[in-house]
Amino acid sequence: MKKIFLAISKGRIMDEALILLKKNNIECDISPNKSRKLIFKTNYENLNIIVVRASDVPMYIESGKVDLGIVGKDTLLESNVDNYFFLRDLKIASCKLVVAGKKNKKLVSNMKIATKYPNLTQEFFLSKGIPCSVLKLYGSMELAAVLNLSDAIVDLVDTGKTLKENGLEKICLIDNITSHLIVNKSSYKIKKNEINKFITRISAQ
Ligand code: PRT
Ligand code: MG
Repeated sequence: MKKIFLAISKGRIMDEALILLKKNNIECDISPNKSRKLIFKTNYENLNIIVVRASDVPMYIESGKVDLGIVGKDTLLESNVDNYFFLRDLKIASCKLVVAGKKNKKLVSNMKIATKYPNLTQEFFLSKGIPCSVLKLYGSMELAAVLNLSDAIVDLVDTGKTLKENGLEKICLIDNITSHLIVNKSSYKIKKNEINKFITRISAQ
């Protein structure tokens, strides 16, 4: 049996992915939430779990250093990697990618948009035929709209609480987001049996 490596990002994707794995009787030898280790063995034959930053998952899969990854559709769309196959929509860590701003803001030409998704944002506004400028930020996007550093933001929304508590609202929906299971193209050729067996196992429920 060849070893297989699965990258998962710490945080909400890890929390929901561990629940999904546990439902199918797959568990790490030590809980990743209680350890500083970055690689974990599991009780499932040949499976090892690698802990990475969410936005780094595509790079690890692209390189082939890691076979499988669980990654948000937002992160996948923003990255320009293509050395992977999509395997399953795991329907975990679901949220919405939206344009948001202060009350009654509309989409207008030449808006300045703050976001951690510059590529996605440019593509979306281009598809609407609305020119915009993009300001790349790394966190707390809401603040940019509140302080008028930007006219609007492109960010993820789950409950809507963060927008509401900062006096912002959705202007329009860009996409529905869930986490996907992806595989490096050559890993899938070399380890097809192991990987298909794993997919069958986590799709059982
Ligand atoms: O935190 P770090 O910088 O290490 O990485 P990260 O921020 O990319 O990781 P993490 O764990 O925060 O998010 C990883 C992935 O989780 C994202 O790429 C999405 O696919 C998914 N996800 C699902 C979310 C949310 N829901 C979500 N609500 N990611 C972020 N949020 C944030 C959002 O950005 C906003 O600040 O939660 C806030 C809004 O939540 P509500 O409930 O107030 O609407
Ligand atoms: Mg975060």
